[in-house]
This record gives sequence, C-alpha cells and structure tokens, in this order.
Amino acid sequence: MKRRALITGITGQDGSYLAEFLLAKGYEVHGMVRRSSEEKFERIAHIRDRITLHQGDLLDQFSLASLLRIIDPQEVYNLAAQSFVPTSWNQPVLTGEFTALGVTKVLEAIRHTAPGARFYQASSSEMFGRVLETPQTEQTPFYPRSPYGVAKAYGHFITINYRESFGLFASSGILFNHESPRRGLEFVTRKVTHGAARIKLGLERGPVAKLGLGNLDARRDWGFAGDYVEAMWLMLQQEKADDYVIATNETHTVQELVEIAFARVGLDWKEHVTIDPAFIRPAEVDLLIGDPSKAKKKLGWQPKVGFRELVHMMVDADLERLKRLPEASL
Ligand code: NDP
Ligand code: GDR
Repeated sequence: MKRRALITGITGQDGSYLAEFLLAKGYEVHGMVRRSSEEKFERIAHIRDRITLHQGDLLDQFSLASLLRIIDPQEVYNLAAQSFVPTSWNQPVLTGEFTALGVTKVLEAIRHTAPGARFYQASSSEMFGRVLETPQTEQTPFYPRSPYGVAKAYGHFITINYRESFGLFASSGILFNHESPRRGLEFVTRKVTHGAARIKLGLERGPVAKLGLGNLDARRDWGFAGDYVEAMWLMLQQEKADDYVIATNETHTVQELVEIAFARVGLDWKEHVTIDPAFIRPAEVDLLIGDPSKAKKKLGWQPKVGFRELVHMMVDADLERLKRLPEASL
C-alpha cells in the first residue's frame, strides 16, 4: 500500500517541492487548495496528473475534517499560511486567523478524525525576531517582531501543546529563509534575481533601470527550498515527534545578495539599486543565523546548496524564463 500524505499550501513554493519529493518516495500525494476566481497552479503544473487536489480552507474546520476522513493520511504537512511578513502589518487579523488559528484547526481536525496521522508544522525563524542570541537554536527564546512572527509563535506552541496534551505525533520545523526559482516575486531574493534579469534583458524602461529595495543591511540565513523539504519529511520518520532548527549556519546581508545577483548578469548593482522607504519595515529582524546541529545529529540532514550557488540558480532561471515569455506578457 502506498503511504498517503496531505499537504496544505501545496500551491506554494515549499508545497510544490515537497509534493515532488514525496512522489519520488512513492507516496500518494493529496493537496488542499483554496477556491479562487482563477486557478493558479503554475508551481505544480508539471506534476498535476500525479497528485490529487481537494478544495478546502484552513479556516473551514469542516472541510479539514472531511478531507482527513476521505484521504485518511499517514502524514499531514501544514504549509499553508499568510506567509509574507509586510502583509502581516496591513492584515494582522487575517494573518492571525490563517497563520496562527489555522494551525489549531488542522490539529483539531486530526485529533478528532485521524489521530494516528503524523503532523508537520511550518514554523519560522521569524519567531526569533529581536536578536537575543546567535546562532539561534531550538532553545533560543522568541521575541517576534511582526504580526506574522507572533502568529507563527502561536502555531509553534500549539503544536507542542497538542503533542503534550493529546499525544499527537506533532513536529515543528523552525525553518530559516529558504528560496528557489519558485519563490514568490515579493520576497527579496526573487525580487532581486528577477529584477536583475529584467534589467539585463532591457525590459525595464527609463535611461537607467532601477530596482527599489528596503533595508540592505538585514542579515538572513538563506538556504535552498529543495533541501529543506527533505528535513520536513525526515522529522515525520522519527520515533518521537520533536522540534528542529533547519538552517545553513551562514548569514549574508541583503546587499551581498544584490552584489552576487547583479554580478551574475555582468551589471554594477550601484547603478541600478535605489532605497525606497516603502520597503522599510515598521520593525526589522536584523540578524538571523541558525544552528542546525540537532537536525544534523538526529535527522542526518544537512543543506547541499550554498548561498552563491542559490543566487546564481535563481538569476539563471529568471533569465531563461523571461527569454521564453511572449513579448506581450513582459
Ligand atoms: P507560499 O506563500 O509560497 O505558500 C503559501 C501557501 O499557503 C499557498 O499554497 C497558499 O495558497 C496557501 N494558503 C494561504 N492561506 C490559505 C488558506 N486560508 N487556506 C488554504 N491555503 C492557504 O509560502 P512558502 O511555500 O514559502 O512557505 C510554506 C510555509 O512555510 C508557510 O507556512 C510559511 O509561513 C512557512 N515558512 C516559510 C519559509 C520560507 O523561507 N519559505 C521559512 C519558514 C517558514 P494560494 O496559492 O491559494 O495562495
Ligand atoms: P522574510 O523574507 O521577511 O525574512 O520572511 P523577505 O524576503 O520578505 O525579507 C528578507 C529581508 O530583506 C529585507 N528587504 C526586503 N524584503 C522584501 N520583501 N522586499 C524588499 O524590497 C526588501 N528590501 C530589503 C527585509 O527587510 C528583510 O529583512 C521570509 C518568509 O518566507 C516568511 O514566511 C518566513 O517565515 C521567513 O522568511 C523565515
């Protein structure tokens, strides 16, 4: 019998890589998708005929319970969330509902409908927020700096609470930033790699094409999404549920990212990048660097793709994609 997995957020960056990974492991893969006026399943288009999609929503308790009854999965990966930090200041209540309470809704559905299913929660390094300790480990205290970070801290602790209160196999991965050519265009890595590629190809208007960014001094621990989904799966294969930091243990500034991306296309970033106050956040997370020693020791996990290689991969993919697009859509 094939093992069955349910992924919430399957249309997102991580959901698409995880679905591919589980298919390669021989799983029957089910994904929950929201109804929208237009289906936007680009990230999973290439595996669309090998997965089963079901309509549902994190906020709709009954849809979650009914999905679990129909699918009866051995593993549930909760990746769905309002995941963009700046939006969380504009829509703090919605962010709290999706990103925090949504976790409880999935856990409740599991508790009542499929208590034997193993649960993965997509926790985040945004929970660390203000720098209290570096590198950050599973023991570092949280001091979230955005409504998103606060919501993720709730999701993290409710996962631990359901493990301790009801004996659910519920694990939480504290994942540091991870990127890929499938990253949303609003996140800084993709914004930069896509922007550099557009400028290189002459697709930006004006005498000197510009890319407006916010804080260039922020430091992040950036890894490759394809590596990180393996860690999610490994967490659910352990004897006991637990929490793990998943990171590269390297940190880089946004400016370093910009330098590498523009150099890849043979441009001087200083001629193109401007600071736009619209992208400065009300409260910033200045420095993230994770210590993944526990994951290395217990899961046997370590990242394969380094920072420079990741930025090059994303720039190259954006160049290729833009060259293939019909002129009207540029
Ligand atoms: P994306 O923003 O790419 O994907 C988010 C997914 O959530 C989409 O599939 C989206 O569906 C879905 N979704 C949002 N709201 C709902 C809802 N109410 N009901 C059902 N589905 C919903 O995020 P990533 O793939 O980058 O991240 C996956 C998870 O990991 C998120 O929870 C994120 O917060 C967390 N995380 C991400 C990190 C990263 O660096 N990428 C690091 C740490 C944690 P739709 O397509 O319909 O919008
Ligand atoms: P982050 O990712 O907030 O860390 O959350 P993002 O790429 O949005 O920002 C990273 C850093 O870059 C700075 N920055 C800019 N960011 C954006 N988006 N746009 C800009 O123009 C810009 N200029 C500078 C930001 O200030 C910030 O310091 C991501 C998400 O995937 C979360 O869901 C996840 O939980 C965390 O990573 C870990």
